[in-house]
Amino acid sequence: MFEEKLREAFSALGCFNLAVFGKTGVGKSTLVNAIFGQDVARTGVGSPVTRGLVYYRHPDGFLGVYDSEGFETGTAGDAIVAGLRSLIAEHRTKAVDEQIHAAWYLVRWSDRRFERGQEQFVRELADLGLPVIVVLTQVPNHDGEIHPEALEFARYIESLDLPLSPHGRVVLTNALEDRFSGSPVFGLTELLDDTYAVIPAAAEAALTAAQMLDVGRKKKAVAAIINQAVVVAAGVGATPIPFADAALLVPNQVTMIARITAAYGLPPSRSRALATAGSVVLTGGATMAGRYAVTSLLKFVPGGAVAGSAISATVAGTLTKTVGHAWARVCEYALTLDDSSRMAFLDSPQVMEQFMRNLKDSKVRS
Ligand SMILES: Nc1nc2c(ncn2[C@@H]2O[C@H](COP(=O)(O)OP(=O)(O)O)[C@@H](O)[C@H]2O)c(=O)[nH]1
Ligand SMILES: [Mg+2]
Repeated sequence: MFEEKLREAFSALGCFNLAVFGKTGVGKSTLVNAIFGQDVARTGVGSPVTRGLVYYRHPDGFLGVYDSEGFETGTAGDAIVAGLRSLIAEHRTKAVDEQIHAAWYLVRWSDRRFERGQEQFVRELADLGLPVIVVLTQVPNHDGEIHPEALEFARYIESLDLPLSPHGRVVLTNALEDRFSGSPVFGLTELLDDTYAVIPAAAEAALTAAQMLDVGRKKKAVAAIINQAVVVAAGVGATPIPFADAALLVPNQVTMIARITAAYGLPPSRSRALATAGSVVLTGGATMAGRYAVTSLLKFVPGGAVAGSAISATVAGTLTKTVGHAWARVCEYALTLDDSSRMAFLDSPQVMEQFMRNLKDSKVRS
Protein backbone atom coordinates (compact mmCIF):
# COMPACT_ATOMS: atom_id res chain seq x y z
CA MET A 1 0.00 0.00 0.00
CA PHE A 2 2.76 2.45 0.81
CA GLU A 3 4.54 1.50 -2.42
CA GLU A 4 1.34 2.32 -4.25
CA LYS A 5 1.00 5.69 -2.52
CA LEU A 6 4.61 6.43 -3.30
CA ARG A 7 4.13 5.54 -6.96
CA GLU A 8 1.11 7.83 -7.07
CA ALA A 9 3.06 10.62 -5.41
CA PHE A 10 5.92 10.27 -7.88
CA SER A 11 3.64 10.20 -10.89
CA ALA A 12 1.79 13.28 -9.60
CA LEU A 13 5.11 15.14 -9.76
CA GLY A 14 5.18 14.76 -13.52
CA CYS A 15 8.49 14.90 -15.32
CA PHE A 16 11.00 17.66 -15.94
CA ASN A 17 12.75 17.20 -19.29
CA LEU A 18 16.05 18.87 -20.04
CA ALA A 19 18.05 18.79 -23.26
CA VAL A 20 21.81 19.24 -22.93
CA PHE A 21 23.95 20.15 -25.92
CA GLY A 22 27.61 20.80 -26.45
CA LYS A 23 30.70 19.15 -27.85
CA THR A 24 32.09 15.99 -26.34
CA GLY A 25 34.10 16.81 -23.23
CA VAL A 26 32.56 20.21 -22.48
CA GLY A 27 31.16 18.78 -19.26
CA LYS A 28 27.54 17.90 -20.01
CA SER A 29 27.50 14.81 -17.82
CA THR A 30 29.46 16.53 -15.07
CA LEU A 31 27.06 19.48 -14.94
CA VAL A 32 23.96 17.29 -14.95
CA ASN A 33 25.46 15.20 -12.14
CA ALA A 34 26.36 18.30 -10.14
CA ILE A 35 22.79 19.61 -10.22
CA PHE A 36 20.80 16.40 -10.16
CA GLY A 37 23.08 14.55 -7.79
CA GLN A 38 23.59 11.49 -9.87
CA ASP A 39 24.52 10.21 -13.24
CA VAL A 40 21.13 9.94 -14.89
CA ALA A 41 22.90 8.64 -17.97
CA ARG A 42 24.25 5.78 -15.92
CA THR A 43 21.33 5.04 -13.59
CA GLY A 44 18.50 5.91 -15.94
CA VAL A 45 17.08 4.00 -18.84
CA GLY A 46 18.46 5.35 -22.11
CA SER A 47 16.84 5.20 -25.49
CA PRO A 48 17.97 6.78 -28.76
CA VAL A 49 15.24 9.20 -29.86
CA THR A 50 16.74 10.81 -32.92
CA ARG A 51 20.14 10.93 -34.57
CA GLY A 52 22.77 11.92 -32.03
CA LEU A 53 20.30 12.26 -29.17
CA VAL A 54 19.71 9.81 -26.36
CA TYR A 55 16.91 10.26 -23.86
CA TYR A 56 17.59 9.12 -20.32
CA ARG A 57 14.74 8.79 -17.91
CA HIS A 58 15.33 8.75 -14.17
CA PRO A 59 14.14 5.44 -12.67
CA ASP A 60 11.52 7.31 -10.63
CA GLY A 61 10.29 9.11 -13.70
CA PHE A 62 10.50 12.74 -12.56
CA LEU A 63 13.58 13.65 -14.60
CA GLY A 64 14.41 13.13 -18.26
CA VAL A 65 17.64 14.22 -19.91
CA TYR A 66 18.26 14.44 -23.64
CA ASP A 67 21.98 13.99 -24.02
CA SER A 68 23.68 14.87 -27.29
CA GLU A 69 26.59 12.50 -26.79
CA GLY A 70 29.24 12.89 -29.45
CA PHE A 71 27.60 15.94 -30.92
CA GLU A 72 29.60 18.27 -33.09
CA THR A 73 28.49 21.17 -35.24
CA GLY A 74 28.04 20.96 -38.98
CA THR A 75 26.03 18.19 -40.63
CA ALA A 76 25.70 16.27 -37.35
CA GLY A 77 24.19 19.41 -35.84
CA ASP A 78 21.79 19.74 -38.76
CA ALA A 79 20.68 16.15 -38.31
CA ILE A 80 19.98 16.78 -34.62
CA VAL A 81 17.96 19.89 -35.38
CA ALA A 82 15.92 18.03 -37.99
CA GLY A 83 15.30 15.17 -35.57
CA LEU A 84 14.42 17.58 -32.78
CA ARG A 85 11.99 19.45 -34.98
CA SER A 86 9.86 16.37 -35.63
CA LEU A 87 10.26 15.27 -32.00
CA ILE A 88 8.96 18.61 -30.74
CA ALA A 89 6.10 18.63 -33.24
CA GLU A 90 5.15 15.19 -32.01
CA HIS A 91 5.36 16.28 -28.35
CA ARG A 92 3.24 19.34 -28.87
CA THR A 93 0.07 17.28 -28.87
CA LYS A 94 1.12 15.34 -25.77
CA ALA A 95 1.08 15.94 -22.03
CA VAL A 96 3.36 18.61 -20.55
CA ASP A 97 5.63 16.06 -18.95
CA GLU A 98 6.54 14.64 -22.36
CA GLN A 99 7.70 17.99 -23.68
CA ILE A 100 11.23 19.39 -23.50
CA HIS A 101 11.16 22.24 -20.99
CA ALA A 102 14.62 23.74 -21.30
CA ALA A 103 17.83 23.43 -23.27
CA TRP A 104 21.32 24.03 -21.98
CA TYR A 105 23.94 24.77 -24.59
CA LEU A 106 27.41 24.24 -23.14
CA VAL A 107 30.64 25.85 -24.28
CA ARG A 108 33.96 25.13 -22.65
CA TRP A 109 35.55 28.45 -21.82
CA SER A 110 39.03 27.26 -22.76
CA ASP A 111 37.88 26.62 -26.33
CA ARG A 112 37.68 30.42 -26.54
CA ARG A 113 35.85 30.00 -29.78
CA PHE A 114 32.22 30.24 -30.59
CA GLU A 115 31.81 29.16 -34.18
CA ARG A 116 29.24 30.18 -36.70
CA GLY A 117 27.86 26.64 -36.60
CA GLN A 118 27.33 26.88 -32.84
CA GLU A 119 25.67 30.26 -33.19
CA GLN A 120 23.38 28.84 -35.86
CA PHE A 121 22.57 25.81 -33.72
CA VAL A 122 21.53 27.98 -30.76
CA ARG A 123 19.26 30.04 -33.01
CA GLU A 124 17.68 26.92 -34.43
CA LEU A 125 16.99 25.50 -31.00
CA ALA A 126 15.30 28.76 -30.03
CA ASP A 127 13.33 28.72 -33.30
CA LEU A 128 12.00 25.31 -32.29
CA GLY A 129 10.50 27.03 -29.26
CA LEU A 130 13.06 25.82 -26.74
CA PRO A 131 14.33 28.27 -24.13
CA VAL A 132 18.11 28.03 -24.55
CA ILE A 133 20.47 28.79 -21.69
CA VAL A 134 24.07 29.15 -22.85
CA VAL A 135 26.54 27.98 -20.24
CA LEU A 136 30.30 28.45 -20.12
CA THR A 137 31.84 25.41 -18.43
CA GLN A 138 35.01 24.64 -16.53
CA VAL A 139 35.58 28.33 -15.83
CA PRO A 140 38.55 29.04 -13.54
CA ASN A 141 37.84 31.09 -10.47
CA HIS A 142 40.54 32.30 -8.17
CA ASP A 143 39.55 33.59 -4.70
CA GLY A 144 36.11 34.51 -5.96
CA GLU A 145 37.49 36.21 -9.02
CA ILE A 146 36.37 34.75 -12.33
CA HIS A 147 39.06 34.47 -14.99
CA PRO A 148 38.85 37.79 -16.90
CA GLU A 149 39.20 36.04 -20.25
CA ALA A 150 36.22 33.83 -19.46
CA LEU A 151 34.21 36.94 -18.65
CA GLU A 152 35.35 38.50 -21.88
CA PHE A 153 34.38 35.37 -23.81
CA ALA A 154 30.93 35.42 -22.19
CA ARG A 155 30.45 39.09 -23.10
CA TYR A 156 31.48 38.25 -26.67
CA ILE A 157 28.80 35.52 -26.94
CA GLU A 158 26.26 37.91 -25.45
CA SER A 159 27.16 40.50 -28.06
CA LEU A 160 26.10 38.15 -30.86
CA ASP A 161 22.50 39.01 -30.17
CA LEU A 162 21.42 35.39 -29.77
CA PRO A 163 18.09 34.49 -28.19
CA LEU A 164 19.64 33.71 -24.79
CA SER A 165 17.19 32.67 -22.08
CA PRO A 166 16.18 33.98 -19.70
CA HIS A 167 18.00 37.34 -19.47
CA GLY A 168 20.23 37.55 -22.53
CA ARG A 169 23.17 36.47 -20.38
CA VAL A 170 25.65 33.61 -20.52
CA VAL A 171 25.95 31.64 -17.28
CA LEU A 172 29.51 30.99 -16.12
CA THR A 173 30.08 27.76 -14.20
CA ASN A 174 32.54 25.33 -12.78
CA ALA A 175 30.92 22.05 -11.86
CA LEU A 176 33.89 20.27 -10.34
CA GLU A 177 36.29 21.57 -7.76
CA ASP A 178 39.66 21.79 -9.39
CA ARG A 179 42.23 21.16 -6.68
CA PHE A 180 45.15 21.84 -8.97
CA SER A 181 44.08 25.35 -9.88
CA GLY A 182 42.06 25.87 -6.68
CA SER A 183 38.90 26.71 -8.64
CA PRO A 184 35.81 26.13 -6.55
CA VAL A 185 32.41 24.98 -7.80
CA PHE A 186 30.31 28.00 -8.74
CA GLY A 187 27.49 29.22 -10.95
CA LEU A 188 25.29 26.17 -10.45
CA THR A 189 22.62 27.90 -8.37
CA GLU A 190 22.42 30.63 -10.97
CA LEU A 191 21.98 28.05 -13.73
CA LEU A 192 19.29 26.29 -11.71
CA ASP A 193 17.46 29.56 -10.98
CA ASP A 194 17.60 30.47 -14.67
CA THR A 195 16.20 27.06 -15.51
CA TYR A 196 13.28 27.58 -13.12
CA ALA A 197 12.71 30.93 -14.79
CA VAL A 198 12.18 29.41 -18.24
CA ILE A 199 10.14 26.28 -17.56
CA PRO A 200 6.34 25.98 -17.41
CA ALA A 201 4.78 25.95 -13.94
CA ALA A 202 3.63 22.39 -14.56
CA ALA A 203 7.23 21.17 -14.62
CA GLU A 204 8.34 22.92 -11.41
CA ALA A 205 7.38 20.22 -8.92
CA ALA A 206 9.35 17.63 -10.87
CA LEU A 207 12.40 19.90 -11.15
CA THR A 208 12.23 20.61 -7.43
CA ALA A 209 12.23 16.88 -6.68
CA ALA A 210 14.97 16.14 -9.22
CA GLN A 211 17.50 18.85 -8.42
CA MET A 212 19.76 18.23 -5.45
CA LEU A 213 21.25 21.69 -5.16
CA ASP A 214 18.59 23.85 -3.59
CA VAL A 215 17.15 22.12 -0.54
CA GLY A 216 15.27 25.33 0.31
CA ARG A 217 12.98 24.84 -2.68
CA LYS A 218 12.31 21.26 -1.62
CA LYS A 219 11.50 22.41 1.93
CA LYS A 220 9.03 24.95 0.60
CA ALA A 221 7.25 22.31 -1.48
CA VAL A 222 7.15 19.99 1.53
CA ALA A 223 5.76 22.71 3.81
CA ALA A 224 2.88 23.14 1.36
CA ILE A 225 2.23 19.39 1.34
CA ILE A 226 2.16 19.26 5.15
CA ASN A 227 -0.20 22.22 5.31
CA GLN A 228 -2.60 20.55 2.90
CA ALA A 229 -2.53 17.36 4.96
CA VAL A 230 -3.17 19.37 8.13
CA VAL A 231 -6.27 20.89 6.54
CA VAL A 232 -7.54 17.43 5.59
CA ALA A 233 -6.79 16.05 9.06
CA ALA A 234 -8.57 18.94 10.74
CA GLY A 235 -11.57 18.10 8.59
CA VAL A 236 -11.44 14.48 9.72
CA GLY A 237 -11.05 15.57 13.33
CA ALA A 238 -13.89 18.12 13.13
CA THR A 239 -16.17 15.31 14.13
CA PRO A 240 -14.31 14.23 17.27
CA ILE A 241 -12.85 10.76 16.71
CA PRO A 242 -12.59 8.36 19.62
CA PHE A 243 -8.98 7.96 20.61
CA ALA A 244 -9.02 4.31 19.63
CA ASP A 245 -9.81 5.34 16.07
CA ALA A 246 -6.75 7.51 15.58
CA ALA A 247 -6.20 5.09 12.71
CA LEU A 248 -8.73 7.17 10.75
CA LEU A 249 -6.00 9.74 10.36
CA VAL A 250 -3.53 7.23 8.97
CA PRO A 251 -4.50 7.16 5.27
CA ASN A 252 -4.07 10.92 5.05
CA GLN A 253 -0.72 10.62 6.81
CA VAL A 254 0.47 7.86 4.53
CA THR A 255 -0.40 9.99 1.51
CA MET A 256 1.37 12.95 3.07
CA ILE A 257 4.49 10.94 3.84
CA ALA A 258 4.57 9.53 0.32
CA ARG A 259 4.23 13.02 -1.13
CA ILE A 260 6.97 14.38 1.15
CA THR A 261 9.27 11.55 0.10
CA ALA A 262 8.60 12.22 -3.58
CA ALA A 263 8.97 16.00 -3.21
CA TYR A 264 12.45 15.49 -1.81
CA GLY A 265 13.22 13.16 -4.70
CA LEU A 266 13.77 10.18 -2.35
CA PRO A 267 14.39 7.32 -2.59
CA PRO A 268 15.61 5.99 -5.89
CA SER A 269 13.19 3.24 -6.84
CA ARG A 270 15.72 0.54 -7.34
CA SER A 271 16.80 0.54 -3.71
CA ARG A 272 15.17 -1.56 -1.06
CA ALA A 273 14.48 1.75 0.64
CA LEU A 274 10.96 1.72 -0.70
CA ALA A 275 10.03 -1.39 1.21
CA THR A 276 11.83 -0.10 4.28
CA ALA A 277 10.05 3.23 4.18
CA GLY A 278 6.75 1.44 3.67
CA SER A 279 7.17 -0.74 6.69
CA VAL A 280 8.31 2.21 8.78
CA VAL A 281 5.18 4.10 7.96
CA LEU A 282 2.69 1.29 8.06
CA THR A 283 3.81 -1.08 10.77
CA GLY A 284 6.00 0.91 13.07
CA GLY A 285 5.51 4.39 11.72
CA ALA A 286 2.44 6.46 11.14
CA THR A 287 -0.02 4.53 13.30
CA MET A 288 2.19 3.83 16.30
CA ALA A 289 4.14 7.02 16.13
CA GLY A 290 0.93 8.86 15.52
CA ARG A 291 -0.67 7.54 18.65
CA TYR A 292 2.52 8.10 20.51
CA ALA A 293 2.55 11.69 19.39
CA VAL A 294 -1.14 12.15 20.22
CA THR A 295 -0.61 10.92 23.75
CA SER A 296 2.21 13.35 24.27
CA LEU A 297 0.59 16.16 22.35
CA LEU A 298 -2.66 16.05 24.26
CA LYS A 299 -0.88 17.57 27.21
CA PHE A 300 0.13 20.55 25.13
CA VAL A 301 -2.77 21.25 22.86
CA PRO A 302 -5.31 23.70 24.29
CA GLY A 303 -8.35 21.72 25.34
CA GLY A 304 -6.29 18.59 25.17
CA ALA A 305 -7.13 17.57 28.71
CA VAL A 306 -10.85 17.80 27.95
CA ALA A 307 -10.43 15.92 24.72
CA GLY A 308 -8.59 13.19 26.56
CA SER A 309 -10.72 10.47 25.07
CA ALA A 310 -11.29 11.95 21.63
CA ILE A 311 -9.19 13.57 18.94
CA SER A 312 -10.34 17.07 18.10
CA ALA A 313 -9.75 18.97 14.86
CA THR A 314 -6.87 20.80 16.53
CA VAL A 315 -5.24 17.63 17.78
CA ALA A 316 -5.73 15.90 14.43
CA GLY A 317 -4.07 18.81 12.67
CA THR A 318 -1.21 19.12 15.13
CA LEU A 319 -0.62 15.40 15.09
CA THR A 320 -0.46 15.30 11.31
CA LYS A 321 1.88 18.28 11.24
CA THR A 322 4.13 16.61 13.81
CA VAL A 323 4.30 13.39 11.83
CA GLY A 324 4.96 15.35 8.63
CA HIS A 325 7.80 17.35 10.12
CA ALA A 326 9.31 14.29 11.77
CA TRP A 327 9.35 12.50 8.42
CA ALA A 328 10.60 15.58 6.56
CA ARG A 329 13.59 15.74 8.88
CA VAL A 330 14.45 12.11 8.14
CA CYS A 331 14.36 12.91 4.42
CA GLU A 332 16.45 16.02 4.86
CA TYR A 333 19.04 14.06 6.76
CA ALA A 334 19.12 11.52 3.92
CA LEU A 335 19.76 14.37 1.46
CA THR A 336 22.90 15.41 3.31
CA LEU A 337 24.46 12.01 2.61
CA ASP A 338 26.31 11.01 -0.52
CA ASP A 339 24.63 8.52 -2.86
CA SER A 340 25.88 5.29 -1.35
CA SER A 341 25.52 6.35 2.29
CA ARG A 342 22.00 7.52 1.49
CA MET A 343 21.09 4.11 0.10
CA ALA A 344 22.57 2.42 3.16
CA PHE A 345 20.75 4.77 5.50
CA LEU A 346 17.37 4.33 3.80
CA ASP A 347 17.77 0.59 3.98
CA SER A 348 18.60 0.63 7.68
CA PRO A 349 16.60 0.62 10.91
CA GLN A 350 18.02 4.10 11.47
CA VAL A 351 15.19 5.52 9.39
CA MET A 352 12.68 4.29 11.94
CA GLU A 353 14.85 5.30 14.87
CA GLN A 354 15.24 8.84 13.59
CA PHE A 355 11.56 9.14 12.81
CA MET A 356 10.68 8.15 16.37
CA ARG A 357 13.35 10.37 17.85
CA ASN A 358 12.07 13.33 15.84
CA LEU A 359 8.57 12.71 17.17
CA LYS A 360 9.90 12.71 20.72
CA ASP A 361 11.84 15.90 20.06
CA SER A 362 8.71 17.58 18.79
CA LYS A 363 7.02 16.68 22.08
CA VAL A 364 9.82 18.40 23.96
CA ARG A 365 9.54 21.48 21.77
CA SER A 366 5.75 21.78 21.86
N1 LIG B 1 37.57 21.14 -13.41
C1 LIG B 1 36.47 20.79 -14.09
N2 LIG B 1 36.48 19.68 -14.87
C2 LIG B 1 35.36 19.35 -15.52
C3 LIG B 1 34.18 20.11 -15.42
N3 LIG B 1 33.23 19.56 -16.21
C4 LIG B 1 33.80 18.48 -16.77
N4 LIG B 1 35.09 18.34 -16.38
C5 LIG B 1 36.00 17.27 -16.81
O1 LIG B 1 35.96 17.23 -18.23
C6 LIG B 1 35.87 15.91 -18.72
C7 LIG B 1 34.64 15.72 -19.60
O2 LIG B 1 33.46 15.90 -18.83
P1 LIG B 1 32.08 15.21 -19.22
O3 LIG B 1 31.10 15.67 -18.23
O4 LIG B 1 32.23 13.75 -19.38
O5 LIG B 1 31.78 15.83 -20.65
P2 LIG B 1 30.63 15.48 -21.70
O6 LIG B 1 31.29 14.69 -22.79
O7 LIG B 1 30.17 16.79 -22.22
O8 LIG B 1 29.55 14.73 -21.00
C8 LIG B 1 35.87 15.02 -17.49
O9 LIG B 1 37.17 14.54 -17.28
C9 LIG B 1 35.45 15.94 -16.39
O10 LIG B 1 36.01 15.51 -15.16
C10 LIG B 1 34.21 21.28 -14.58
O11 LIG B 1 33.22 22.01 -14.44
N5 LIG B 1 35.36 21.56 -13.94
MG1 LIG C 1 28.61 12.89 -21.30
